[in-house]
Amino acid sequence: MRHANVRDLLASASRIAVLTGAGISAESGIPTFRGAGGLWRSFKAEDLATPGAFARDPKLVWEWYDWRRGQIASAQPNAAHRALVELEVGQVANLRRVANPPAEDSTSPDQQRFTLITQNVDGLHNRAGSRNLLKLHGDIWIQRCTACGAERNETHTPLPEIPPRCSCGGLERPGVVWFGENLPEEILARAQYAATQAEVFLVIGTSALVYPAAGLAGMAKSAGAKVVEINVAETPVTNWVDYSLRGAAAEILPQILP
Ligand code: BV8
Ligand code: ZN
Repeated sequence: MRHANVRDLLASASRIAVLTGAGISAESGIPTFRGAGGLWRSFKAEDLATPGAFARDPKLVWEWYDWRRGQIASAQPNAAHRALVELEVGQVANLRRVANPPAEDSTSPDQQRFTLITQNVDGLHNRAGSRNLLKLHGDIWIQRCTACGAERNETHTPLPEIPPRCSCGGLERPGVVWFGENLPEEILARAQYAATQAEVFLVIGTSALVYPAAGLAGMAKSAGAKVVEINVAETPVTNWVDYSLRGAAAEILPQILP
């Protein structure tokens, strides 16, 4: 019954925003951060995904990212990623005008209808075909020079040289946001705007522990959205969302598509 309610909500919404976390890639075989298998050589993500860890031992941190990139390279987007592409295509294609579009809204009508916000750095939403995608925590396939700031997309796994170096000779770092680092300002602002404009906000496969990403669902709720959680377990948002659908994203999402 609740799945049907959520399907109806999505069918009648002119603006939908979605937040995804590592759980949406679990069924692609990529271990989540805090679940079983999230460890690497007994290190926790929080120990390695920090500027301090990189400053102390760039080789170790790069070995972790190289290992993750290898896993991602052999993974495929799953039915959950594909269902979100279908939802976006349906939203953009539908002729329903955006009900009284906010005057100051600088985003295009298409962008007003569907925004996918992800904490994931694996690139699987891109590979599945998602278009209006905001990557809050960066991209594991981008390398940024710590000396000259040059960025490049490097998809070789394993990396030919660890730690990798820029053509200027500088040490490169992964193009991701570490703990204690600010999120890209413009991307975060667009994500927060989309959350406050959404009529329906889906929060999928995230432990809702990492801020400021975890604050988006609350922003959507306070702005009047219906919030729907899809997760195999309870999280800190479970007790106040409008619907909490318990189960795997790859099973539930295809069932609630309008
Ligand atoms: C910042 C990129 C300002 C790197 C990551 C309050 C306000 C602001 C900041 C803070 C604050 N309190 C604390 C902070 C600091 C910190 C923070 O939030 N810490 C937490 C741990 C308390 N935040 C920050 O540092 C952020 N920066 O705020 O800047 C600032 C500046 C200086 C000082 C202070 C503040 C930066 C955060 C970004 C960190 N980078 N990743 C990389 O990937 O290597 S975060 C990392 O966690 C990943 O990006 C991941 O996406 C993210 C969240 O984890 P989840 O995606 O939720 O994954 P998790 O494993 O936890 O959960 C998986 C879920 O899926 C589970 O619920 C599971 O049940 C579910 N699941 C499993 N299988 C399935 C499923 N669901 C559905 N289907 C399935 N099949
Ligand atoms: Zn350089």
